[in-house]
Amino acid sequence: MKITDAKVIVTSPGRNFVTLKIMTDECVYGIGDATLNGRELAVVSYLKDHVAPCLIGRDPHQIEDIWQYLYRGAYWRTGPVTMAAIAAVDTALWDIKAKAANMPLYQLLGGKSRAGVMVYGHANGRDIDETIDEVGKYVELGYKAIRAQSGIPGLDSTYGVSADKLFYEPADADLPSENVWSTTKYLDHTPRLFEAIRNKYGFDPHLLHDVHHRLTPIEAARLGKSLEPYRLFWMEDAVPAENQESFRLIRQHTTTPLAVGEIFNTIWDCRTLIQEQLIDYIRTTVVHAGGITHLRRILDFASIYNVRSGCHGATDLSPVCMGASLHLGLSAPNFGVQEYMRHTPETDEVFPHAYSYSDGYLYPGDTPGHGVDLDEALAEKYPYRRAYLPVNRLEDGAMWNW
Ligand code: EZ4
Ligand code: CO
Repeated sequence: MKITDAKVIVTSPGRNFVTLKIMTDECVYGIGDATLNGRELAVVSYLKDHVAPCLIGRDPHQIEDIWQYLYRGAYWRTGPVTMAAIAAVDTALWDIKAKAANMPLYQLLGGKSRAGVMVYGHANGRDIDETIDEVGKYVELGYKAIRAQSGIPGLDSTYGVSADKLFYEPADADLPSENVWSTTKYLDHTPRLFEAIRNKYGFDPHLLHDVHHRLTPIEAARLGKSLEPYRLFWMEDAVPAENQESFRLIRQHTTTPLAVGEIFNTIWDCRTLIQEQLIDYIRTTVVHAGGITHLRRILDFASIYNVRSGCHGATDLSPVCMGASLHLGLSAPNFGVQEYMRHTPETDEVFPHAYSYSDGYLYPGDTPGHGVDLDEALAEKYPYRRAYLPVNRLEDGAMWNW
């Protein structure tokens, strides 16, 4: 088999997605997600100008060799643009291999380790009462795990709180909108939120919370301790993780489980975190961590240190990424939980997919490949629109992490 073409498709059915479609001389094609929220066109250029020409004529079955060729061969390693481009190629090649074998992808990854993939949904509200109501809606939908975020008294807007309750979309403007942040207000408010949720719903649903990189290590330690009575499933992205050692301090102080990694690109970004067992869940995902080949390497490494997966699954990761992630989640022995932010009906229509939700779990389906396709004619109707994530400032105007 030979690769004959590699096409990059940009579409915006409500939000931007970049998709790579690899064609072969045997009528089998594969698709991979290459979306990097707010920096989409950089990956488009990387793929079109620098990767596609190197793929033509290669054997698509040589997945590992092509991965190494693109990673080592570029000389310039890692980074979100490079790794999203490599991920798209890798995902498309696994799709081709599984279609050629006439098997769902999870079979090629070793078969099922479980019946379905537990997912968590996003409950959020402007205040504690509204968030409690939203948690109730997810309980009714059968979710076993629910992330809870609430607006903070005295702050106009904060991460995780959306106007549309089912479809959270943080990339909300043509130029970055500005948020204001106060760690003091947040640290006082958040334990009250979880106390109220536990009072109402008891300890049955798993509860998760995303700090979104806003604290220092000692502040994260304090939050983790103050949340211990409410037994969270995890506290996510408590601090930025450029310094992996930061987690040593958090870990020494709290038994609240820790998750991090949605913006990591390689196994080296999480090496210390995993090897020193400083975290419980690794959130790297197919599209931003080099595809199935590299994410599987991370998960295998994590498995020997009792770290489980908790793959990122926000709306900016396309249904193609979700499909691939579900096959890996179904097969990985150390799967933990999968984030599931629902895509809009427009997005689902552009990306017909075999996966389905039922009673708290997602199932990848048994279609050969990863089970997600792209309707190119429909995709063309939704041209790219620039959209950026917000930025964050402290109350004195200084830039902070969003
Ligand atoms: O802000 O994917 O856990 N989920 C998240 C997401 C991220 C977006 C950024 O593009 O943190 O909502
Ligand atoms: Co997050």
